[in-house]
Amino acid sequence: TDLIIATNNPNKAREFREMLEPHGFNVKTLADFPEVGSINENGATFEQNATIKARAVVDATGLAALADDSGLQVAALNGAPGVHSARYAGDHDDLANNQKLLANLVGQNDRSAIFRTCLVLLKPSGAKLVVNGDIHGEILDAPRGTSGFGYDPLFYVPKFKLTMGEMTDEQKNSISHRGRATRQLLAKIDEWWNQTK
Ligand code: ITT
Repeated sequence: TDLIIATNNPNKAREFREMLEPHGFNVKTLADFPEVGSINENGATFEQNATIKARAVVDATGLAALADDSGLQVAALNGAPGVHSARYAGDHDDLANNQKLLANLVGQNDRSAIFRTCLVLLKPSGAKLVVNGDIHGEILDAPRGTSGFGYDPLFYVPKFKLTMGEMTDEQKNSISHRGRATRQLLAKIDEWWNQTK
């Protein structure tokens, strides 16, 4: 089954392929649907932004679509960067985002943070399935590791004694916000698909 994911982020797409293809889904992304054009993610919550992205694909293609909106919420920064995680430092530049995060946390003892993902699956009928996932961690004061993307090299998971940037994709997917949300989705998708228009 083809599953369109309303994302331009190749790292998210890779993680979804790793998690969904073993379950028989063939992942497509916005790269396969240029007619969707640019999407104005101006919502105030992860769910609103995921819905905006899924809606843009549904409207342009007439097909069901899944969207992932995710981000990092840092306690000492009152939940920032939150929905602004991708463009925290202006452009979508992971390195600049990480530098800004470190600068804003200089001298902070409370390093606790949460990665969150909201997944929205939307049908042309308007039927909508929403699942969420999160993981607690700590923001280090220097990056470690080169795997993953975004804030992964700064996000330390005490249980593994590794940052997400030091994990294999398999390890990351087994505990990450996106992994948890995806397993929720897999648990619900068949029944929801069959019971909605
Ligand atoms: P799409 O909207 O096209 O899917 P995006 O990267 O703009 O791609 P978001 O708006 O959801 O996606 O922004 C999420 C940002 O949060 C992302 O760019 C990273 O900076 C960060 N982020 C999300 N998930 C992450 C993860 O698993 N590891 C590290 N950083 C992550």
